[in-house]
Amino acid sequence: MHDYQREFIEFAIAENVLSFGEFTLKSGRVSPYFFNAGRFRGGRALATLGRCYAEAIERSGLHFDVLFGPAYKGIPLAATTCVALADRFDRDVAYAFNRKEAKDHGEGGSIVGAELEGRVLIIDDVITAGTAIRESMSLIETQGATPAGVVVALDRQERGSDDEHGRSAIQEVEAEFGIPVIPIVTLDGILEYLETKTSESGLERYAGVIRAYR
Ligand code: OMP
Repeated sequence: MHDYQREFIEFAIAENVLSFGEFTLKSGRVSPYFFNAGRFRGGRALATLGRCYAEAIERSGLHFDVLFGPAYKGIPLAATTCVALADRFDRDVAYAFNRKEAKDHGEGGSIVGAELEGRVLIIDDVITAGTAIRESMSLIETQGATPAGVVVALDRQERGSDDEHGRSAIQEVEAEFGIPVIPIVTLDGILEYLETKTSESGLERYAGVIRAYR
């Protein structure tokens, strides 16, 4: 595990973004943990978040022209990541986001920011079943651009819809669209982290339930 990944997990736990308990997911599954990116609220938290996304993007070596943050949660993620790419990696990348409802006055349209052209990297918080990501793919294609990849904070490594191939939902997205999905951390990474914790931290007890869920 890289330092930024460990730092990201520690920071997500400290900010209550990553929490343990019993949570019903969008898919209906009941999970012993939940990742709520909406809880990154302060300026420092957003700055750290952007830096972690930027680091994951840089390490992936992926080439892209525009960063696309789907409404609503993807919008601040795209903004803070662009700032971090400029500050940390000297890369001036443009970003765009969509409105959920197209505007029929003023500048009009549903895309705000950069034109969706060339290779587009989608930024999102979590992929569980891949429903939200499929919507972004079709939006990018409708604009005549090409999806280059997806960067997410967490790969939950959830089982995909097609059990026969034994693939995760993210592997299904990668195969269906022929693009990589780059996570800052995976569930395996979180498990690895929890397993290094001592009983004083109170965290190591979650490793067993999460492993069983995995
Ligand atoms: P899919 O559209 O099924 O891939 O689910 C992604 C969405 O699930 C996210 O955008 C969240 O709304 C929600 N989610 C989380 O934010 N964190 C989690 O740990 C799990 C989920 C989820 O419901 O699966």
